[in-house]
Parts: sequence; structure tokens; C-alpha cells
Amino acid sequence: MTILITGATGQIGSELMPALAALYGAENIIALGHKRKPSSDLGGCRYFSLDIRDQAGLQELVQSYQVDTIFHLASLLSAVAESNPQQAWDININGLINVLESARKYQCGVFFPSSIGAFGPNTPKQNTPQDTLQRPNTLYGISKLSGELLCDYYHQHYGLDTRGLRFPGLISYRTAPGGGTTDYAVEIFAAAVQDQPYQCFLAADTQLDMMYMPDAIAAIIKLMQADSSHLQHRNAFNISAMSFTPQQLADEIKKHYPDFTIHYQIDPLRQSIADSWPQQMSDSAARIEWGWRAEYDLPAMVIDMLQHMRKRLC
Ligand code: AKB
Repeated sequence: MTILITGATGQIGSELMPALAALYGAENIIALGHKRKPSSDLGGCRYFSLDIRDQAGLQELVQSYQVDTIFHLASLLSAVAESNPQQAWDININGLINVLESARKYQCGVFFPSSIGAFGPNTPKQNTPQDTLQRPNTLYGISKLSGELLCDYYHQHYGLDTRGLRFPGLISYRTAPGGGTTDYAVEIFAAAVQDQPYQCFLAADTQLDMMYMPDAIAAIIKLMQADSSHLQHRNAFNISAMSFTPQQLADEIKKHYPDFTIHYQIDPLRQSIADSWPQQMSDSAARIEWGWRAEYDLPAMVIDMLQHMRKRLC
């Protein structure tokens, strides 16, 4: 079994890599990064620097290492995508097509991360159904929805085992996210443990779906190990864990750091992106089809994040 992870140096990749190495052996993992340098400790995984738009380079790696499964995490996040839509389309869509074409040629399974961004302003915001109206109005959202559909297409037409999840905002302490709309929910912890006030770029009452990284990693692994015959929504499962506003997160942090303060300086771009997203998705299809259940709620996540951020920064 050989696994290839694109975007392996990013927020999800840097945590998925050791989790997969522990399960399948580091010698069977090939990590691809591009812009961000990998950490010095790759735990024995092989590392290559490759632009995901380099189709020939990708195919050569997939062929020569006889890759079975590709976890395709390389992508631009919502706010950076919106500031350079053409580049975002190039990386998010042409990168995915390169992955799907390599998978088609060499018969690999593919994991694709979609997002709450694949929904739009007229999608129901609460208890967002698995199957519902999707008219995203950001380039990021358009690329995520197109990705879901492309993965469906390659499954239906070429029989590829493609699978995917719609992630909420992800909160983690190992690698910072780069250029997302939900990044405030990571930045706030760095400020809190260093006894600094936090200036938030979203309004106090902006409610969004969120998830702690250990749950996200467990979800990826559980979905990829699930019996394929049980998967009806194979490429775009809603998964949900907690939903809160910046003020609610700050109030939870204050229980541990009573002097912590938050101020609001709204960034109109990221606010408008957040306002177009669901506040809490229904994850009933994931629960029924492959037994999904989150471990961390808001209080448990805050305790764990503060502990790890303290260790890293103080
Ligand atoms: C972002 O904010 O762009 C991502 C996401 C929710 O897809 N974290």
C-alpha cells in the first residue's frame, strides 16, 4: 500500500501525514509540498516538492511509487482565493484534475476535502441538509463544489474510488491555516496564551461550523476505511462538531484566562465570505453511512488547544 499526500505541509496535511504513517508505516507514505517548507521531522516519510499543476511530475511519482491512494489536500483557502480568483481556479481545479487523471491512469483511490464554502448565501444556514441548494458566490466555494462534482464524475464514469468530506473551519495547534475565513479561531489562542488582546476580523455574532483537528483526521481515516457499498454520498459528506461565534469562543477562553480581551475590526472581504456560509450543518448522512461522530465540543477543544498552545508558545 503506497499513499501520496498533496499539501502535506499544510494545516491538515501536517497532521494527516503522521496519522497515516502510524497506521500504514512511514515508508509507505509520500508527502508532497510546494510553497511551505516541511518540518525537519518527517517521521521517515518521503518528501518531494512539486507544484500540483505539474501533471507530468505528478504522474511520474504516482507511477514510479505505485501509489494506491491519493489524499489531495493542496488548495488555496477562501480569503486568499478571493484575492486571486484566477490563480485559485488554476490551483484548486487544475490541480484536482491532475490528481484525478493520475488516479484514472494508475487506478488510485482519491480523498478530496470539500468545505462549508461549497454552500452559498441562499442555502439553509441551520441544520444545513446533506442534499440542498448550492450556489456559492466565492471562487473558493465554486472550486469546492466543482471538485465535489468532478469526483462524482470520475467515480461514475471511470469507477474511481473517490471520497470526500465537507469540512467546517478547522482548529489546530501544529500548523497555522493560511488565508482562510475561519483562521480567527486559531489566532485567538496564540493571543490568549501570550496574555495579549485579540483583534478579530469577523463580527462578534458571526456563527460558523467548526471542528477540532483530531476529529477531522479521524473523519478522513474512518471515511477512507469505510465499506464502499455503504457510501451513497461518497464525495461530499457534511461533518459537524460544534458551532460558535467569536464572542462565544472568547467567553469560553475567558473561563481559563479571565483577563483575556477581544476587540473587533471587521475585514469586509472575510465577513462577506463568512456571511455566505452555513452556521451548522446536519451530519446525519455521515453518521448513518459510515458511523461518524465527533469527540470534541467547544469546552473540550478550548482546554486542549490552550494546553498545546501554551507548550508551543510560552
Ligand atoms: C477557510 O476558512 O477558507 C477554510 C474553510 C472553512 O474551508 N477553513
